[in-house]
Amino acid sequence: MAQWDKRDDMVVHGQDPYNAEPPPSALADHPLTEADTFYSRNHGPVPTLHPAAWRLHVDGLVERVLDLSLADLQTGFEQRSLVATLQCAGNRRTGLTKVRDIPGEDPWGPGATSTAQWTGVALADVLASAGLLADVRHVAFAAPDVSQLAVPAQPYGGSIGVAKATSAEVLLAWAMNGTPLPAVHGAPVRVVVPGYIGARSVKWVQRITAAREPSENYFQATAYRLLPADADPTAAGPGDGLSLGSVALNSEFLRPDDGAVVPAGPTEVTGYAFAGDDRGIARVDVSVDGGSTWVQAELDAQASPWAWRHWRSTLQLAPGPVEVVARAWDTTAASQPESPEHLWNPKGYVNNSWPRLHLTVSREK
Ligand SMILES: Nc1nc2c(c(=O)[nH]1)N[C@H]1C(S)=C(S)[C@@H](COP(=O)(O)O)O[C@H]1N2
Ligand SMILES: [Mo]
Repeated sequence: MAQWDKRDDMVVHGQDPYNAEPPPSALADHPLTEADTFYSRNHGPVPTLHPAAWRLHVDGLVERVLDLSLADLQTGFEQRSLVATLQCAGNRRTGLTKVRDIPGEDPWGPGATSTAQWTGVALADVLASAGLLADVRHVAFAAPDVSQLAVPAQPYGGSIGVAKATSAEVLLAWAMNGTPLPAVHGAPVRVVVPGYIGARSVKWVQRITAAREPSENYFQATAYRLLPADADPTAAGPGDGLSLGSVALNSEFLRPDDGAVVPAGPTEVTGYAFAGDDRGIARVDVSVDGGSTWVQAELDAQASPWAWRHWRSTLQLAPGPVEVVARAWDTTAASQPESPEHLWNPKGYVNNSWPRLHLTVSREK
């Protein structure tokens, strides 16, 4: 077993902070991702928090400040489970680094996304118990893991708007796929913000603060913002660029592996598609001629409104090299941009251009 009980074939971008993604094929076939396969994104050392000593403080613009133990959370509120996909804003960054170098950011491939069933309580219920005051606009989360990558070094945090925070889907979760959260995924309790970039799903959450303004934490105010292509990311400060929340429509191939040699005859290609927030996946198209003509892929069931959708298509491929491309459509009829060239940004977020799969079809069956 590799670091943090992950599978041996994880693509490890860094050991401390631990950053790793599964190979694409490991995400195929199963609507839920096992804990040993689930990508992990960290900005500091993984803290060890003892469940019995853990406390959740709820403060800020509330009628009653709360100080909850894990048992308080588990017995005082209705337990809820939902399936949700997490996706890092840096997912598929390698498609952007091919356009132009992105110094200082890890080369995440298409595996910075995974799906689990999360169990916990609705953040909305805890906020209702604290009683939000009328002028609350944002709800902030604070964790104890100190990131030396932040400027200045500081514990991880973030915030979401009050409408999302009081929706039924945002959880304070203590279990993943029916077992207690592993340390690397936020034990004993993490926030799960379905449909938002993974950065908002704050792990090891210890403090929730209702406020008028978004969190001033580095990872909310400065990082995870989409800067204009000509901006200097080392000079960017709080509030520069666009804050990332809802995940952009995206898709990728999962099988066969990029670069694979496949026999002539029918070849099944599979992948995932994901649309953030309350948008669903409506259609996925596949093309073997660079997008001149398309066939519609078959869609697997979507495990929940907050989950990715796997898809598959059987292609008749002629011998020789072929580039297969795909594009997803969401329930608002939006689709993916063709090329990463026009999406390039200095921190390498939101590459949602058409995925491309390179195969060599051999002559023998
Ligand atoms: N406390 C804390 N929460 C965090 C992070 C972190 O570094 N510290 N990383 C965030 C980012 S950018 C992502 S994509 C997700 C990854 O969650 P996972 O490691 O469970 O996959 O956690 C988010 N929550
Ligand atoms: Mo992320």
